Amino acid sequence: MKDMPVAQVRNFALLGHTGSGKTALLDALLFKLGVNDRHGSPENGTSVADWTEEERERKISIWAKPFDARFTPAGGAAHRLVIADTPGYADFVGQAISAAAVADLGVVVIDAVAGIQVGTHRAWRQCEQRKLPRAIVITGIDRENADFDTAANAAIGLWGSRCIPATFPNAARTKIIDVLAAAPEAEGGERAAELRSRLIEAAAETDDALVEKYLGGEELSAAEIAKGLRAAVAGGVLTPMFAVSAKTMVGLPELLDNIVRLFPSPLERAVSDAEGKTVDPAPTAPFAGFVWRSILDPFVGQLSLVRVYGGTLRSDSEIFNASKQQKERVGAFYFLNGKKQDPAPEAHAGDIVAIPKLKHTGLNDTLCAPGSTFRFAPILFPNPVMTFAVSCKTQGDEDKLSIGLRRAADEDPTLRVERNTETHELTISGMGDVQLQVAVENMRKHNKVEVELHTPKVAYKETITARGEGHYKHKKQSGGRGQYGEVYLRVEPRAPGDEEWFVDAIVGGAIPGNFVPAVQKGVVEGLQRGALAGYPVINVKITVYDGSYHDVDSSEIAFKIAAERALRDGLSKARPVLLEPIMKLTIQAPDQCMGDVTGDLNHRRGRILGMDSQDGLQIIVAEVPQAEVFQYSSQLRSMTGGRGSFDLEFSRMDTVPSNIAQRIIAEAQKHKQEEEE
Ligand SMILES: Nc1nc2c(ncn2[C@@H]2O[C@H](COP(=O)(O)OP(=O)(O)O)[C@@H](O)[C@H]2O)c(=O)[nH]1
Ligand SMILES: [Mg+2]
Repeated sequence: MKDMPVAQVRNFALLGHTGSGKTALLDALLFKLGVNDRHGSPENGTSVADWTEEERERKISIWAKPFDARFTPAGGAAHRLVIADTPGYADFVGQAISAAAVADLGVVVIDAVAGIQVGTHRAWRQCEQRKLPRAIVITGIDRENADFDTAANAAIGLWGSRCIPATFPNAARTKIIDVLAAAPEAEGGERAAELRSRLIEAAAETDDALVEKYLGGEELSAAEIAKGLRAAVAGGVLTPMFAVSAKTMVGLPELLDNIVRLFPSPLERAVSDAEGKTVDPAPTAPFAGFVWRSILDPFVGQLSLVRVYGGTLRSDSEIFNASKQQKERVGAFYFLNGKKQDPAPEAHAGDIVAIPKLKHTGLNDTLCAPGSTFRFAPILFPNPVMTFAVSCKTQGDEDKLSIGLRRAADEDPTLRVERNTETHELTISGMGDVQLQVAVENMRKHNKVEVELHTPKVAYKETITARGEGHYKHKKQSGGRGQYGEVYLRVEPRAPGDEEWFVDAIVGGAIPGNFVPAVQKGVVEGLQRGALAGYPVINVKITVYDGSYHDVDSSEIAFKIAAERALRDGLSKARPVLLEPIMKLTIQAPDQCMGDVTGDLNHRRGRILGMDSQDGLQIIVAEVPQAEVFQYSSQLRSMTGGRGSFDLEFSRMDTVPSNIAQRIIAEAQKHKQEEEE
């Protein structure tokens, strides 16, 4: 594997709807290419790609995984194929995003029976956002109701005439016609000839000199066509489509020939760093790599999956982590093929290698030659949409729990683990319940800790809606040294943008200056304790304007108590209300489900802000209280048969309607009483 020229490397990721046949296609390719000596399948647990326990149990892909194979086309040179398989399931979208971020091309896989599905749209959008060149594989053409043309035409309808079949099945679906093969007309007739001329036209259009030649009726040379085709694909003006069956393997040889023919090599697709400077992909250039996944292997420990963009990575060498500004020592590193690790002496642009035991390196870090300083832009992940509070079943397992959670979040960038400083709960957030279940299961397996998930507490707040006067005289003067302090204050709603929340308006030393900090402290603590249900009070302004003191008995503690009680008095007169976090929800759902989705939003106290349509899906933007959407992900999925998805972000705090507020206040009081008893 050592001296594969970069021009002979093809790096691509398989993307698409869950169950469309990505992993089966990969298994078929690995078998065909001799990486695996039998034809594995995700269906019966023999897949080389879906090899983790959690994937085999569920029969779905969960992690993005790189593979490394060789292919030599008839009469051509050996090529290296670097292939990443990705999950299509919405919960694991972070993995697909990561793999797409480091691929040179996205292969969007479409099921020839089901056609274009939500996950197909999502995959397309991911490529679009990253300006990633694309190809389309329509797979499963062996199935009874498979229809290549319908699926291909749907793609053309959505994404335009840049989608051109480069292979297609004969009427009986027993044979695949390769439009760019030596004499496709013999098998494919006029259709093949027509598609071929369209492909060549697209190739010619990438270069002025070629267009001229082509329009002048001159034949383009094979080399000119090949170069033009790859430039067209790399530039996104050509999206070749292919027909295959992973089961019968029909179409695989034609697909492989065309991967070499049509997919750009790392030299043919410019990649830039965060500042827009192009990275030199040559093996002689300074080393440039990017960490797109970080794995905790139970045997090897920390593994950083690195996509090489330029230069040469050598084993037993020193590199520089430009993101962390730290030197790193690289010992051995590996090409991965599922769980198999093959030692790699060197790696070049296009390669993906696993480097064990880097000390300072994590996801999104740029690795480069010592002395280089550039960085790649980090991969951006969506906000989590589902949150649970976590605790361990067995007391005393708290340390194991936090280690397990940290490990889960390190491996999966769409998992977030937080300690909520307001509700004091440990929470885990992610993209959906399957993802969170997998994390919990792995904690049980690897960290031996049983975890419980509950609906988290809402971080309510309180505020006031009117002015209020507060007064308290704290006086204890029986025997010994007494306590004395009196405070008058005013509370009022604080306007947005007004920074001043505490005003000292005391005149004539009614409260001596040295006690004012104690007064302020009492106010701060009082605000934390709330006025209604014990939640922190926000957006208030407090003006302390009068009071009295005693020469001997006044003390800081006395003024602190007086201030806190005066505040409570003032707040209670200022019509306090409860506030709750309101989330902005952007939902995508198919037309037929709109009635159910909007009806359900009403039940959740949601307010629809707008609707739109995109790629044949309806988009609803709504505001919904956080208390109503902790588990929205599974509920939307069941309402839409898995076809809906959504984004969630914090929008603002808003008043809780009084009937619901009363319930929350009553619960808080009950809780307080219980604590006092
Ligand atoms: N008959 C047939 N079944 C297929 C083909 N490709 C995938 N499948 C089946 O479809 C199911 C989902 O495939 P899988 O590769 O796991 O989908 P993925 O989620 O896109 O990776 C599995 O049961 C496969 O065996 C194919 O070409 N022909
Ligand atoms: Mg899969």
